[in-house]
Amino acid sequence: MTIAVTAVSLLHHRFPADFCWGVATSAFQIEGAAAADGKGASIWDQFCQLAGAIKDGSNGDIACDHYHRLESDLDLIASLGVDAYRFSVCWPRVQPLGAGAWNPAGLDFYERLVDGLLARGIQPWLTLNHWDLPQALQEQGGWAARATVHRFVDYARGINQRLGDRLTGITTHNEPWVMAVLGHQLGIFAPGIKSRAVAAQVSHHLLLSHGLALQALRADGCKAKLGIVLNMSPAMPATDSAADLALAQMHDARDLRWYTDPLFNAAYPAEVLAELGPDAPQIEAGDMAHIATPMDYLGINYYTRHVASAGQPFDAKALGLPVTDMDWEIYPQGLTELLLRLHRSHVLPPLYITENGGAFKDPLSDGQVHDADRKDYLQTHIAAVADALDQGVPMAGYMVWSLMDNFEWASGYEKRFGLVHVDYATQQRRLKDSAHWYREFLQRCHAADHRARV
Ligand code: IFM
Repeated sequence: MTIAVTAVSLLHHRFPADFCWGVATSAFQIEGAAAADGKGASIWDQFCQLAGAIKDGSNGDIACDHYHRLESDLDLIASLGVDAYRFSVCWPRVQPLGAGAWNPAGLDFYERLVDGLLARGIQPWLTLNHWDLPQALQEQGGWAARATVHRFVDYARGINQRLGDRLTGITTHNEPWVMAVLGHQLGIFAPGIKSRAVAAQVSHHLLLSHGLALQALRADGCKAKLGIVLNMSPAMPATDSAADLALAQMHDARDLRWYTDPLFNAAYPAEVLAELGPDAPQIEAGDMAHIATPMDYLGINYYTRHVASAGQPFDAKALGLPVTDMDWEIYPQGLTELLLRLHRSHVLPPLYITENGGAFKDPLSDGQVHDADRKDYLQTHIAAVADALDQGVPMAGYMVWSLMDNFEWASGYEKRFGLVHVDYATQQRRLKDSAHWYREFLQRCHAADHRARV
């Protein structure tokens, strides 16, 4: 016990002075204002209308009403003492049809957001696509259509023209695997399509648009750091049987290497192309080289590992292992293992953990949330990042998912990931114990940095 407390209290000593600490959100999950000031519809506005699509029957119409509470939410972010805030732009808010005319009110909102962050000394990290594609583009084929790649590049250039000079980082896409597989293969996320072939084509177009956007932004003189964010749950075999090992390797190839191999080596894993057969994506000459355009950083979203079992499905909860309210196993050492393995396999740019956190029940009592489980989750995962740093992995930052409770996609508002509790009836924000802990931890990090400098 004493050892654990000491380790936690010394955790801040394990990070370099320029390590970037932040919190993250996305537009659809917090903004609300679904039809305000000329905003167009997104595929998530549309998807939420489908009966049964969202567990609690909710939608993003109001969410955390962040659009109307920008100034006080910026103060809230600043009160945590973070270095960086990762947010996304809602494409149909700034360009309602995904092509052609821009919406001045939407652009003004993000300008106030960026300037408000800078005025508070916080680095803006902007994500261009956190899943809310304009519905108008979906009606022309969405990400399955190659034309959307070019619409995205135009959109990226427009955002850069307006905001690029004040951004620290730009992420092209958040979690292409989720958009491709959950959105187009399993159909449980927007746009609700169920086709392996479409999903494969979508993943290729997302990666291609990433590479082309990087090239276009650099040609336009963009100085922000440019990269992509991948969700990664490293696959591990349930037992050392040959069947489990083979399955884990296949999961790794489908879910991780399908993205990292083209980004770093300009090729899809051969075994996945073979498995897809006629469902493999159409790839035009030059596409793979575009995808492998060098990045300034790679963002990694880590929540849990994937345990591959050829027999009974692995069920961490049933086995009595620690899980979050999403029933995701809490497995911090998987983060260190993942980072070391990436470091061994590739020449990496700086790595940022762009999302990490947990959903927990979070009962509110006397205006407080004593979320010891989230605090433990964050401490053990931050320690896992420190372990990777100690072993030479080029870690540059860590951002908590999420700043505040928000719309958790198909789970609606039932799952709470925030450092800050949101009362959806009143929109009151309250710092949970984990937020107080994170703030104190960052104060210690920054005080140690200050001492190191003087
Ligand atoms: O809420 C999501 C986020 O939008 C993307 N990464 C995972 C989070 C938790 O499910």
